[in-house]
Amino acid sequence: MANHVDAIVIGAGFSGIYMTYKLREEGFTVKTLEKAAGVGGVWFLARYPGARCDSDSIYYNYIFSEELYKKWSWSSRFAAQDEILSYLNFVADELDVKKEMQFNKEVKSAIWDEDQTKWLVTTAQGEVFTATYLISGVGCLSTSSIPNFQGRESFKGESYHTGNWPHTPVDLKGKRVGVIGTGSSGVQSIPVIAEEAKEVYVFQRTPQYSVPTRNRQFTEEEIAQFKEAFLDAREIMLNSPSGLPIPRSTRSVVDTPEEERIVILEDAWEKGGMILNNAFYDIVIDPKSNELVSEFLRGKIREKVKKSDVVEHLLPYYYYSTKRPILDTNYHDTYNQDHVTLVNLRQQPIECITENGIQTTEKEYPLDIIVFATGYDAMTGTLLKLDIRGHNGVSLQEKWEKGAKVETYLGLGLAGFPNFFTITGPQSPSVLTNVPTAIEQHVEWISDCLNYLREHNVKTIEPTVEAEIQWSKQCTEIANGTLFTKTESWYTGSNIDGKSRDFLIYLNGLDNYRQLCNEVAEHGYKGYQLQYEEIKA
Ligand code: NA7
Repeated sequence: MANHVDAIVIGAGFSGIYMTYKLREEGFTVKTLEKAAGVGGVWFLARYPGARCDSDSIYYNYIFSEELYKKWSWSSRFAAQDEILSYLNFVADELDVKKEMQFNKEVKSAIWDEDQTKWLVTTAQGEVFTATYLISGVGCLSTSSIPNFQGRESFKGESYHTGNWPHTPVDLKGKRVGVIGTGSSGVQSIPVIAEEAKEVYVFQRTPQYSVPTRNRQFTEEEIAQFKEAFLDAREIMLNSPSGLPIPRSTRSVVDTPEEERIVILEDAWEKGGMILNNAFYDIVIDPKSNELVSEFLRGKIREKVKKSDVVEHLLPYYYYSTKRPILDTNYHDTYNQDHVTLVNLRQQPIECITENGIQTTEKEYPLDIIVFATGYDAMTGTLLKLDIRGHNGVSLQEKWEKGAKVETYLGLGLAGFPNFFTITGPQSPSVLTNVPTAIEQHVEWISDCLNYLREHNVKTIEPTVEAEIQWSKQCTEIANGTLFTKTESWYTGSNIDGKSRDFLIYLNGLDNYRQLCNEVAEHGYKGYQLQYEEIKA
């Protein structure tokens, strides 16, 4: 059949690029369908001012190939969106995978054909493809969310979501810009927007902790050193909880004497990046430990913000790091500028959007541009947008939305959905690690699995319901032993109206997760049911 392949991969971001390459190299036929016009996934879309990675760039890349690693040189410590997009194009060209990819092809539905044991995949453009295996590389932060503000359509100015920023430059010069949201995207974009705009109004619901990015250009000597140290760094990354070359910390905040603790925190603050977040093991476990770090960070905000009537509104009181930790460049300092106004939505909630701007319960803020930095329908949002149907035509929506809760096995597979795999799926550790390292683990596990199926004449594979329940229970129990579940965030689904509250991330680290996945494979795919081909005599 002309349009039949062994595997269809959905998405051409970090996941899709490597999955496509890996399967092709293993001798499978593969087609990758991407709704955007090019590779990059979320890095193709999230082009907002100041968009930057918050993992150190030298680790925010593929590490499966030393040769590939050494061919690319990052310009700075934390790469900006355009450089990451260039990197992903470089990799896709080096691996020559674009020929397996079709762009501007939005997958609309994927239906399991029981009789023919294959997936029927239909695009928005009306094409139908079939595949033995379906692999999702759609990402876990790829469906942007704009809350249902009344009157949004009536706004006469321009409006953009940070996660879906136009490819043509947005002219901010001389404009009155309102930014709703102070997560990573808001915190990264607000200082850059303030450099150009005439007036900036930040509509803040929850103040944020933030640690300096301390971005800087690399020297040639440094780049040479990184490349020299690659193999050693990779070894640690593959065995660390975060996928970064940072071993598991054994230090408790509360048990570290105050003087020593302050030295560690100040040192981490000066070095910037995710060092502080990884300096102790119990920041998100012990409320007392958390408060010590939180208060340290509140102290930094008090030092930075000079306006006494503004600073009190910028002090966060949720458990630090239970929302995604934020790195910034001059975020809090931006509020010292006279053309930047903080609007505290806890005191004056947004009533509606008018044709002129944003109306809070206190006043109307006239604006030329509204930036929605309001985040994503994370973990499940993009998967649920696709009409994926497994056995008996049962859809993922029915399985997850109408069921009591979202359940997966290892974040890699779903009971009732044969030959379907999810890269960075819900209940995997990916989004709380260095994502490319987590993606490599998933891709390699899936590829090994497909090889096993081929070698053992297995027709279909899918998790058992018991394995799925067990895994989901384990993820929930681990999360309940932390402070993460005590905070409203996209981690818990609370940022989306009507979404069920689940903590959909495996929190015991990429190192433990890797081991568990290996054990599953070593035991003949324990927790899965396998249906074998009938061997003709
Ligand atoms: P986030 O981290 O989900 O931040 C969204 C922000 O938008 C956050 O400050 C929210 O406040 C705010 N928000 C959401 N809904 C509303 C409403 N209805 N009214 C006012 N404010 C609202 O998304 P980002 O894009 O910044 O970051 C997502 C991830 O992408 C990030 O972690 C990186 O991994 C990359 P809240 O805190 O909920 O009160």
